[in-house]
Amino acid sequence: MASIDVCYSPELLHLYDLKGKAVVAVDILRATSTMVTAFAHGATAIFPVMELEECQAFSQQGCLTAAERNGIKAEGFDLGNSPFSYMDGAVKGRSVAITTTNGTRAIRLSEAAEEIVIGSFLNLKRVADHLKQLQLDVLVVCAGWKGMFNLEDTLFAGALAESLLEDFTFENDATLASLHLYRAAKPDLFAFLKESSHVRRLQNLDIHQDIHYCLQHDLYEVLPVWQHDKLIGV
Ligand code: 3SL
Repeated sequence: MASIDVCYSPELLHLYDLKGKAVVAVDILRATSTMVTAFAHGATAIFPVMELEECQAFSQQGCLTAAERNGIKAEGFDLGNSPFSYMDGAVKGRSVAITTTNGTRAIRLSEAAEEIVIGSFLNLKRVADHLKQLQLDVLVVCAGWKGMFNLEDTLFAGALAESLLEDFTFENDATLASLHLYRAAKPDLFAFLKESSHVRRLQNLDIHQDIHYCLQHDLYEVLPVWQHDKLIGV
């Protein structure tokens, strides 16, 4: 039986062997929720990159560029990191290059994996169904915040572990802790996260709607998958 494990921060990735594994990269607030939204609203490809300059250069290839640092849209880019700015035809038929504080870093640092898929509550069931079919060992890579643990990505890891329980094994405390936290949080995810650091950070920036949006389960069936140098929606 395949296994599931959880890496709480990209800074801990050196402890894991990614070879032959399926990585689920997750940044619930908000990068991976935004990417899922972008594909659900017609984006054709997403180039996740780590640096602002690298991202800006993609405009020469006809890509929209998107950048966020510390929760704020970076100046000179077409888009920020709010999922709502990827709706209403904004990205339909377009490729998007994006850099965010933690999410795009988590994806790029996972490149040694056999497969990388993008997870969020918005496409949770689609991710779980795909992993059940794939039957590779799974590592959930939480983007965290600047190398630190965060609660919302951990809750997603727990939700995914709960969906995979019958088909996957685990013998690690990271998955067990995620599962316990998700089960405690499940009746009201927002209430559970109310005092968490990134929820407070976003609220201090007057960002409220995005938080509630990103905590919804199974709004979309899209699955962003890493292919060579970009994500495509399948
Ligand atoms: O860190 C990231 O990648 C972002 O998702 C953070 S924010 O929600 O845009 O502030």
